[in-house]
Amino acid sequence: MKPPSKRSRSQELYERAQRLIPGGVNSPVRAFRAVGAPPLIIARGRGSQVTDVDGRHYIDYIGAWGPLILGHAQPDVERAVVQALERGTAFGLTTEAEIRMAQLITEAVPSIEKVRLVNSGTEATMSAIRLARGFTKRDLVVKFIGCYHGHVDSLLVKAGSGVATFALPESAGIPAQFAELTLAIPFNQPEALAKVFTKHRGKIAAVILEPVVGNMGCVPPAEGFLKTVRELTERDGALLIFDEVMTGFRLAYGGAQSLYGIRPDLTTLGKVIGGGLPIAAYGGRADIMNCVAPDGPVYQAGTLSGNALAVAAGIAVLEKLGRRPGIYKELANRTLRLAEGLRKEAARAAVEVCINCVGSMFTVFFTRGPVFDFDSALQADRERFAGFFRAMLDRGVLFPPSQFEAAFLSAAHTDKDIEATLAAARDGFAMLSERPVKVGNREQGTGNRK
Ligand code: KE4
Repeated sequence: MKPPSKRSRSQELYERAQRLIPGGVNSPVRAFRAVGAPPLIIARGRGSQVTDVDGRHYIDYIGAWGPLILGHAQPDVERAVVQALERGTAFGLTTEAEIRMAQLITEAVPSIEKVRLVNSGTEATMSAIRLARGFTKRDLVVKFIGCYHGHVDSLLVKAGSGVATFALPESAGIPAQFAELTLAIPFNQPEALAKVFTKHRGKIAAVILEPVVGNMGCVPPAEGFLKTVRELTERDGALLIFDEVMTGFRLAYGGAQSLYGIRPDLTTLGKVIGGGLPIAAYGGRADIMNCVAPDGPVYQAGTLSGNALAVAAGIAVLEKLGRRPGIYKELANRTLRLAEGLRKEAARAAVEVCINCVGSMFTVFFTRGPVFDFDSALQADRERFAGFFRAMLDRGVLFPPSQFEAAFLSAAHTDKDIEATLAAARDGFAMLSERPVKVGNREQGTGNRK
């Protein structure tokens, strides 16, 4: 009889983690529940690769969910953090580096005249919503179905990312009174927004959106959509908040707003500005930001806001990106090449995919498409996605473990990584095309469909 296979170290550690941490993870999506595979436990990362505790290497397209535009353990970022560490970790008082960080952000993003550093994207969006309500003295907030802005009570309504991954319509624990103050409408439907403004004229504090959505998978704005959102908010006196936690310094040095030529009233940032350490920010028009304590009546605070180590990492990343403006074109071209290659491999196996990509963000949707909002993203075959994810993982390629997440390419991904990814995808798609295809509730025959 075959001896029971030795449990891997990942499995051992995950079992221990499950006894100590909800779901064995510190963020739900890491549990790999949506892809039917045991979660990885990571030992280290370098460049475009991560290595799990069993010594298996993967080309990594999660990139810590967006921060690692320069790749893992980037030497300049590492050096900056070590030098900062020698001066101490936190002081609870202002350091010169925080002022440098604020200068880099306000110089890169003209709509941000003043900025406040916080510790997570959730804190940034929560603060921006409170500020918008305090500034406008209005209560209602509009968001778009499938957009995710962190686990803020008032924004966990029809959200994307993990909320969509686990098909949680809302989260438990949010009083109905909170949810009633948030109006959720479909993304890329300007007429839906116009209707909401007509119905709630003068009562909407802010409209918040991901200008390029990452959290229903990658979904770009339709032509003219962002311009219409800007016009409708301006006309009604509501604030426009661009949640650029994912897209800020990822899609362009000035963020998605610089690509689409829209000037929001407030912007939230995160991920890239911390280079993998906990830091985020919210900022915008000085007349609005001057309402934040201690200058104004809107309170927001944080023990570790502007933390010395996180700011050191962030400054190293932003200065590097600022010195290499061409990096964004390079990343976008490499991502386009990867997407084109994946389309070819899927077509070769007669597997229907719709691949959306913007800059170095992309998603392989297992549906014919187009995917332009959450309803069309929901058409994707999640079982096929999970099968593809597992096939790629077995071949040393790590995609985000959810159909409703964006994948990220970094400056550390090489042409060799792209070739290896496409070779793995050839097998991955081929395996799917041999699998019976479920149409409705019936199983159809295997093999290529006509
Ligand atoms: P954090 O609180 O997780 O730092 O940021 C929340 C947030 C806000 N806004 C946008 C546009 C975001 O994408 C996020 C967080 N993104 C997810 C990935 N889709 C974080 C990964 C996770 O939840 O584990």
